[in-house]
Amino acid sequence: FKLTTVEEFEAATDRLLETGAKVGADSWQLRVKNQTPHCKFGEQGICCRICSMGPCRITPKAPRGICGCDAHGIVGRNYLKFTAGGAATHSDHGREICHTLYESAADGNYKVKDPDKLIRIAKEWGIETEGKDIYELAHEVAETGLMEYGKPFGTQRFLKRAPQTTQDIWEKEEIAPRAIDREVATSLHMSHMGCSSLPEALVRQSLRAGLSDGWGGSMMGTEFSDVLFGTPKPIDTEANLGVMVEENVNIVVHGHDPSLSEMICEYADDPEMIAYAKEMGAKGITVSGVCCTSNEVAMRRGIPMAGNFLQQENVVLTGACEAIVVDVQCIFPALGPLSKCFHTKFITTSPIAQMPDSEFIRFNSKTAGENAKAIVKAAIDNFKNRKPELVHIPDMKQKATVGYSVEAIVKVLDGVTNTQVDETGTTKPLLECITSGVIRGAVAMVGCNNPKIRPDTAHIELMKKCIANDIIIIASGCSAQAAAKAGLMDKSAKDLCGAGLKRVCELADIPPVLHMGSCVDISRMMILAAELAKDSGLKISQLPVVGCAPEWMSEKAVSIGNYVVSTGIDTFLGVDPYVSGSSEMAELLTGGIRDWVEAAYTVETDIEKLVDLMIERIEEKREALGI
Ligand code: NFS
Ligand code: SF4
Repeated sequence: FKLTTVEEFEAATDRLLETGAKVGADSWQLRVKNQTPHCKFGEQGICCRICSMGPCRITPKAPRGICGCDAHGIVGRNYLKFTAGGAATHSDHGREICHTLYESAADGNYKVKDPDKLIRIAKEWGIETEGKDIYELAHEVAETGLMEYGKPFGTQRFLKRAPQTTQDIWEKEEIAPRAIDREVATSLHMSHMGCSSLPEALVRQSLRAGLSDGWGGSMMGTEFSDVLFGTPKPIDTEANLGVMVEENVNIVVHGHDPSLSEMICEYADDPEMIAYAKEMGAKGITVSGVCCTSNEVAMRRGIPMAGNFLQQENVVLTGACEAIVVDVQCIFPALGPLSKCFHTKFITTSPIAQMPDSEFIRFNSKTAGENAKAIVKAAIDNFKNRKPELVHIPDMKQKATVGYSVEAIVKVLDGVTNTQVDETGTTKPLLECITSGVIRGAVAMVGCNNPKIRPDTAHIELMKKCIANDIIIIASGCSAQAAAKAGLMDKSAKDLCGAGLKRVCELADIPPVLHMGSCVDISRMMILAAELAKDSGLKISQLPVVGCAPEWMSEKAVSIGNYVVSTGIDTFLGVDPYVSGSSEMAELLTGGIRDWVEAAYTVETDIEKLVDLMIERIEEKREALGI
């Protein structure tokens, strides 16, 4: 067993970029050069353009904007707007899933695959389940979920899943999130010209908006996706560009909403479609994925992962991609012009993400079957248009076992301990591993790629060092895909672990890096932390668990960071969230908020140092517990 190295990833990319050069394609590698150096004001967060008296920039000679706002207020407002963008995006994804659940029907495009989970959530929300047809219940639960977005009174229903101590903190600090749309709207209101410029107030609302995402919109996105498409269980798959198959019609799904990708997978598997592909000269149909929608279908169907965020152009550069089908979020507008250099069809499907040089096939839950069929057919019809001289698929892939929902983790860890653990079906066996020191702690590795960090290196190097130190990794999003591409989700990666974690991997038959899903699935991590706290009687902030986003780039990632720290989990970032221009903001986020939520951020762009700081923090937490 051998990990694939970042050098090998890069060599494969270079080869693809040669094809790109031949056809005159642009790439992010070239655009980064044109954008460097970045604007210093923007980088430090001290540029304000929220009113037309500006834009105002803070310098030693001009310490205030025209309205008199100082650097702290400008950085704070920018940070809150950034968060609101992320919370809105994740939560709107959750809302779409609520609508899909509402549309589900026994004879419809979407069915309920996990009725037990639906019933569990209904009971949790106080919805009568007795004597109801499962679809009647689905409608009622979906509608109740949709109300969470705009209800005039009260806070998010899922907050009750947190330990009481955490709920008390949220209440006391006035950051318990109310209606999701309200938190987003209030954030935009507070950061409007002439509203808040007090860093404490802006950060508090950032935490609240983040919580409306993690314990609101994202959590509904995850839970209802499980209800509709099944709660993930361990399943084998493969990762990296080598999962594309030269002889087959290659359809790549990209984006976030499983309502689209699930349907594409369904129809690509249809015997009628496969027969049609053969008729058109292909051997079959291969669906693979990019970004989070890839994580969704990998976790539930074992669909292979072609790559993560900064590889999205690479799938087109193979010259073997008949269609790249996208829904929302993290889609490079570059795919439009790039696809024009090849035979690839760039198919957009959502009114929320419309782009030039794409073909728009509007997808909606009522007509999902027809839409998916049309898309798969368009890809097959395009097979004959390939330019054989441009086809090159890097021969590079790794095996991965994915699908570790909280339910799956609890199940696989049942019975791994030698000592007596009285209750199965809880997190107690995992706790037992942690308290005995067999596992030192856990890191939740999340987030994107960012050209500011050598892509994937931070994810992979951090994970390698953690597992060698007996720290288990739970991963999601593009971080999880980095791990899978390298081979860290192959069960054989246990050989890279310290003796304790290796033993756990053997007993439970798991890889040392557990794939927990997409970015909305970071809500699973929150639930796991909550369960660990409840089962141990500790506060979440006492657990030897930290969060880390070493290569993050999106507004969603800032929203995530805010809910993770607000849940009591220290969060380590490898890229600065544009706050270095304000000492007050930087101090609050890395220190001051600890007085409110018992956790804070660490920002460290030196990745070696970042991992050492995480390990140190985990050991500090252990010491404080006397374990
Ligand atoms: Ni998360 Fe997923 Fe990837 Fe980053 Fe984008 S795909 S929602 S934002 S880039 S991890
Ligand atoms: Fe300038 Fe104030 Fe307007 Fe911002 S709000 S652009 S700092 S005048």
